[in-house]
Amino acid sequence: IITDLPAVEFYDFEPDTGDLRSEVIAGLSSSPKYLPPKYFYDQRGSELFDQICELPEYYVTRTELGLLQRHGEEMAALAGKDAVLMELGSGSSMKIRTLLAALQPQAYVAMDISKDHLLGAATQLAEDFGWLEVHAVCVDYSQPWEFPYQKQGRRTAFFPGSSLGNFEPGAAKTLLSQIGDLVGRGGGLLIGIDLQKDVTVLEAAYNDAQGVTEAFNKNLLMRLNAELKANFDIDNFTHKALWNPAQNRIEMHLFSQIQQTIQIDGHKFNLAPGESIHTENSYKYTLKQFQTLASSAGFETLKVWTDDDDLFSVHYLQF
Ligand code: AVI
Repeated sequence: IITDLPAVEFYDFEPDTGDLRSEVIAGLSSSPKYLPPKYFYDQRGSELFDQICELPEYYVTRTELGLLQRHGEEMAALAGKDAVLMELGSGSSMKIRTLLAALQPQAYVAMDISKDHLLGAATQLAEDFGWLEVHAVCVDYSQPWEFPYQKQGRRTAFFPGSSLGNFEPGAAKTLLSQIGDLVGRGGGLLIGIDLQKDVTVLEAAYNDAQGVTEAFNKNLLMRLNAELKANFDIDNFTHKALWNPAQNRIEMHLFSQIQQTIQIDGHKFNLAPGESIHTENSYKYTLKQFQTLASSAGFETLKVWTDDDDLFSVHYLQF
């Protein structure tokens, strides 16, 4: 009997692989073809994403961490002690570690779509922070969700990493409104937002020299092979990320190198040489653009922190 495992309260919303099948078929039936980026994060994809965060070209993670370390006390003062702290897309729950001592929340709720990754990270956190009440919720937070958690007290959402950038502007506004409903009036949102900058810096961050982002992108196809019995041969695809200046976003693509036919569940999809499967958008904002978006979702900006090179921003918003 294992008696000394730290207690993590676990809620499983069982995000549906039925959604995966229908969303993949819809995406590959479209013109141009696309796949939803939320499906990057199976166990392997989550591991690859953690590696991306360590890459020299991927300034996002270390710059945000620097801001959390440098201004943590100020962030905590705005959030107030004893809040219920809820992280969307908690992944490895690494960044929150920087803030826990200052924030002193009454509980931490990790929310993520990748169940094994979520449970591993939450258990480790509970072990490392013995005083902290830890909850783990396996959920696709991009879908409307009802949260069963009854704990009273002020809520603060934590949404780091510029993950909001992976949502289309309309969906980003909807998600911010949902976060507003989650934290309630007077609740807070501490959110990391990547900023517009030199194209070469942006493109390098998504076309790293070691090919980790390429592996991350192609892992999506391997997942579809494993879970939907698709027949992608990943060697017939080329990873490429490009800045789209009209839309203010980095686009990730998998370009078909040859004429090929992909089969999934009785459906056939033809790909011409050079044809793309568009797998991700990563929108980059100006401070002003993001504040306008946040206020359209009912949030007021109380404070913004940026690094000296204006690469990245962290915002404290109040609903
Ligand atoms: C999770 N998200 C904010 C990352 C980004 O930068 O858009 C995902 C990513 N895709 C390629 N590299 C990193």
